[in-house]
Amino acid sequence: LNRLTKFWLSQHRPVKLISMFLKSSLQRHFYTSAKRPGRKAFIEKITEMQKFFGLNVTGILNTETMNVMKSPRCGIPDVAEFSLFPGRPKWNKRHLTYRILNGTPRLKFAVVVDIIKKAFKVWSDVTPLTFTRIHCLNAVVDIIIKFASRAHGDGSPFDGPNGTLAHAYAPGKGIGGDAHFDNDEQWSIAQPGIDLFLVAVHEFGHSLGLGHSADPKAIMFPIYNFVEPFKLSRDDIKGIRILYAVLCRQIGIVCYTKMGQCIQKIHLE
Ligand SMILES: [Ca+2]
Ligand SMILES: [Ca+2]
Ligand SMILES: [Zn+2]
Ligand SMILES: [Zn+2]
Repeated sequence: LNRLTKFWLSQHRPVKLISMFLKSSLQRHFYTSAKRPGRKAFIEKITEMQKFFGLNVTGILNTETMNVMKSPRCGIPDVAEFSLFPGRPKWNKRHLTYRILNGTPRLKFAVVVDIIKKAFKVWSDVTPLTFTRIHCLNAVVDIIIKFASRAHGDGSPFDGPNGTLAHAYAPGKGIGGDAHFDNDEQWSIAQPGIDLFLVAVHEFGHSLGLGHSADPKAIMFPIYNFVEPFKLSRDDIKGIRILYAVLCRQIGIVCYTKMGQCIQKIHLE
């Protein structure tokens, strides 16, 4: 570790964040081959992160890198470009259901309901999927949405204000597809605070099978960035359509359908 790194580590609270970040990332990316997270793995990880976030690639934990690490973000480890989860889990049905278990103190529940609906619409507009909210508590739904603080029963506790904003699970049974939002955040509509709509669009991307993207314009980029008006990036659309495209019969044409209607034809090169 260089002097600046040591200084940071001794002076600043994000030590925990770094070690958590390194632990989760190293386990997924390096731990399988390297037995212990030595200095080399640390430098590699920093280098990978700097590349991912388009920073100066130095392999040294400098202030620029530290600032990125401290930015409000999603709690799922990073990978390059738009990505899918290992094994490419996806929903093998068109009509998905969801339940909103609770709200958050800073927004009226009706507003939360509306925001969640809008966030799902972003994805149903570009896929054959539909999303229906189910009120009945006895019914099994695909995607459970809840706000929670700190430990909330899934082994991935939230970290209080800032840091991790939310996380969501890839498609599957049980907790699969579920989206959790950190209830210690200042959830809001637009600014100031953290825009619930943008974070929900990102988390539902995970719920549908998208991992993180290295494209800063993508909603699947792991760091929260307020934008208005919002539009899915080409990268997001490319990713989701790999999972949920519907092929037409015509040779050389991919047709994306919604409710049986062709909504867009792409001519393959
Ligand atoms: Ca947090
Ligand atoms: Ca579920
Ligand atoms: Zn994420
Ligand atoms: Zn959770």
